[in-house]
Amino acid sequence: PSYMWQSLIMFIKQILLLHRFLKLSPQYNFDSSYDIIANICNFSETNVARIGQVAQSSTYGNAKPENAIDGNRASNYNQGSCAHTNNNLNPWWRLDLLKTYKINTVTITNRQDCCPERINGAEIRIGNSLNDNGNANPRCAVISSIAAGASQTFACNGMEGRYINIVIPGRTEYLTLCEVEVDGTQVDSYNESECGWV
Ligand SMILES: [Ca+2]
Repeated sequence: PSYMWQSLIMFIKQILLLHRFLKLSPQYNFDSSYDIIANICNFSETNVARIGQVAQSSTYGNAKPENAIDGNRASNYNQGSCAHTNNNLNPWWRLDLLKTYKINTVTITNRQDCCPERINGAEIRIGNSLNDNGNANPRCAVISSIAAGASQTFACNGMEGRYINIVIPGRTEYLTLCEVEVDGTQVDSYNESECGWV
């Protein structure tokens, strides 16, 4: 019955308000659960990468593509939170958001314990095509470099797409991504009232 849903939604809203409050305190880290709930409700201040599906050109060891969207920026490879390809020509990693989003920013965390220069020249591609595994979509940015263990944010100014690729074109290289965070809003989505009707 609808009143049960309304009670549930009111409960979720109270949790969200609590999270918004606690986020002001640096000793709490509720970002992961907050992002998941907020994505359901389509709030704007979210990391939409967390709800996506991922793939990469190949996988080195156990460094699966999901490690780049696990909500953890841990950048020492041995912490097990980085995605890592083999030494491929044009290595790539792809996030599928399942629906089209307007992308405001993409934030990439580079590996800390080794070889930060491997990311140099990587490109962020955004669009709806899977031609060349999505690597032919329009380009948001070319990464000149990211310091070891650092997180750098790239502005994509509302570029639209379901797929976000990170590709190193033109050379044989390892692609390592310790975290990829995406700020964006779903195109033609519900508005904020979806979780605010009570
Ligand atoms: Ca990670």
